[in-house]
Amino acid sequence: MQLKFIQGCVRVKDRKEMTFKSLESISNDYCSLQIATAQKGNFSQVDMEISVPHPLELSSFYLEYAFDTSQVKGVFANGFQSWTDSRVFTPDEKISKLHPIIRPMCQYYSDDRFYAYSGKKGQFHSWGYTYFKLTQPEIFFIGGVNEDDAYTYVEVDVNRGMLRIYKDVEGWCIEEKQLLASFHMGLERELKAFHHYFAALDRDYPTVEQAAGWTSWYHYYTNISEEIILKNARAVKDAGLPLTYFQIDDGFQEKTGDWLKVNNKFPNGMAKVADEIKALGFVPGLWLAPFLVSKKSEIAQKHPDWLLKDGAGKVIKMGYNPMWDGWFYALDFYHSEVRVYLKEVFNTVINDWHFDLVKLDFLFGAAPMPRNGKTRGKIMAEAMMFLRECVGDKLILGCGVPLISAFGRVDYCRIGPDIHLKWDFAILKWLNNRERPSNFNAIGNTINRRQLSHQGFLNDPDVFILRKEHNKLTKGEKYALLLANVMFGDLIFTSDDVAMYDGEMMAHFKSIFPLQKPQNMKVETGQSFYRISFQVKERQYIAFFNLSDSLKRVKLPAGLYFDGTGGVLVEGNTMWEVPAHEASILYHVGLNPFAIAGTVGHIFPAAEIDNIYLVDEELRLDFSEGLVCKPTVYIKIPNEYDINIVNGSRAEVIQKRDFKILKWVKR
Ligand code: 9PG
Repeated sequence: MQLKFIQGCVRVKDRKEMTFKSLESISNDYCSLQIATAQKGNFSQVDMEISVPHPLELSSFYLEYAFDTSQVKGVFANGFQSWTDSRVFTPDEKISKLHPIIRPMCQYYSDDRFYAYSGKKGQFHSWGYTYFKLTQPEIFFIGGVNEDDAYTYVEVDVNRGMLRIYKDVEGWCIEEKQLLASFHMGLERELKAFHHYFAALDRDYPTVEQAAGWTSWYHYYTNISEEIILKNARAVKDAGLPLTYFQIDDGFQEKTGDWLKVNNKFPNGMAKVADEIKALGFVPGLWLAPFLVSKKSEIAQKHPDWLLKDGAGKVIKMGYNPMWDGWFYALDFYHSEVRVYLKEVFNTVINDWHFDLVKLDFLFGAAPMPRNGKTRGKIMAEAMMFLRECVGDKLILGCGVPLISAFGRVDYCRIGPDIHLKWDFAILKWLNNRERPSNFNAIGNTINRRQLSHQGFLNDPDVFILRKEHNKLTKGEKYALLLANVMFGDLIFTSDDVAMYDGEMMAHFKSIFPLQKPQNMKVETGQSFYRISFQVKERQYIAFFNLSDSLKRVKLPAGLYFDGTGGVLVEGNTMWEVPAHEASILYHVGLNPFAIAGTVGHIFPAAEIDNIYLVDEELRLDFSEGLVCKPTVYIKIPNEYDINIVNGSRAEVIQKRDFKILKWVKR
């Protein structure tokens, strides 16, 4: 695939637009553009500088290209922020606009207020970057590089074979010569394409590692207390689950915005809780929405001048949340007193209360519109830099944030919406709320934003749930959520009270340790069915995710497989069924005469075994460090061998075919 430049356009406030038909430097009486294109391997980078004789304010800018539609199988659309649905759309799909009846409550969560959705089939828009899935193995990638100056968004019309790369320049005051736009595009294998884009973005790489943890939100919501938090922390410790983080979510504060006024459910103060969490061996974390204040908060009441207002001087309602007694507003973080206040908040949370991780949420609230001559993207970037300055070298988990603005500025970042206690949130789905709590969207984002992790931050896919109480998810749905999080996520959290687990649930939880990173992942997508091949420690796996509402059948490749969910051997070249909303994982047993035929233990069957070898008449298995479950191991050995001792204890021959299967249980 190739792009053919058609035209570009700059619009300046109160002036006629200037269009140009070739990528050469041009000028008129109020501005001039210097355009440079450079080829870097398979990528080209287009850089455009703007200079002006007199200061002016930009209102729109784009470059338009034509492309050949015959090769296009799908278009990746990156949603506006963490929670927004993001996936590869097929040309017969569309992205629908938020329904007007919920606009007053949710408009600032999304791009609804400043992006005009067409809602038509084959028309997609993507924030920051996009790529085309093609009939060939390479993808065609387009990404914005100077995202700190202004957001990039790409608008694609697959039916017409046209695309426009926009900068969201609205409100940008230009006084001197500066970079206006920098785009990076080219045809490349997926991994390389992302790699080159991240190199062009040039943000700091995260220094944290994949880790597991607990958060209070998806079980207790705002009904938390010191007692509940510590009871859960002790239960996790007693169960021997190797979690790193223990994070207190929304609900400790008197009112949203009054972060330093702790409510009476934490009678001994927050430092006491953080210290206890530390004593139990976890890193304590605390949730805050630093830019938000609820209407009834003391901050909003006492400092109306700190609140963000629209052009007419009216306070902006950022959203509505019944758990925060209704409407909430945003703080203007450019206001010097707001900065002093937020610094004091973080200083207290970190130095007086001893939290080492902060989950910073609803961050989009910093930049609902351009102001002070700055674009939304620039304000968002400055907000993120300000937060990093406040938090210093403690850890940040970003949430509700445009992702590229968070790149290199947070350690972990939510890349999907909240999970829900049912598969989807039907009414909000019907109203086209793209940021709604939804397991369908959560798993979709977890898979489709996988390439971002370990670049500017580590991906947080939101929690998994295994418990029976207080949710309406089926066993299969819970497993799909767990498997997606473990395969693609780097912050593996739950909110379950593990003291209430039965043996099976505990085994599921323990099955994720040690956390293992799949390698050489190849993801094939249709609309809501995913087939993923990958390796863990050189063992081969296939996983299927069926996020659709009907059963899917797929043909397995040749070979012998072990079904991790059912714990049985499965012949290849047969039809495999994946029920609606479920996932399965198949371990490829391979042709080796002595091989692990499967395990019921680790979530990636057989990945808990580093080595298998024969010493005299005894089979030896080396297990991975950090294993907390006690797997049942199935071992394939040639029929002529009479071996039944494994790691010093007896194994049972359970199956004979043209080889034997031994069953052995780790003690
Ligand atoms: C705490 C939660 C959790 C969760 C976050 C975020 O009102 N609303 O529409 C709404 C949307 C999202 C939301 C909460 C409320 O979730 O993603 O993990 O921290 O805040 O309030």
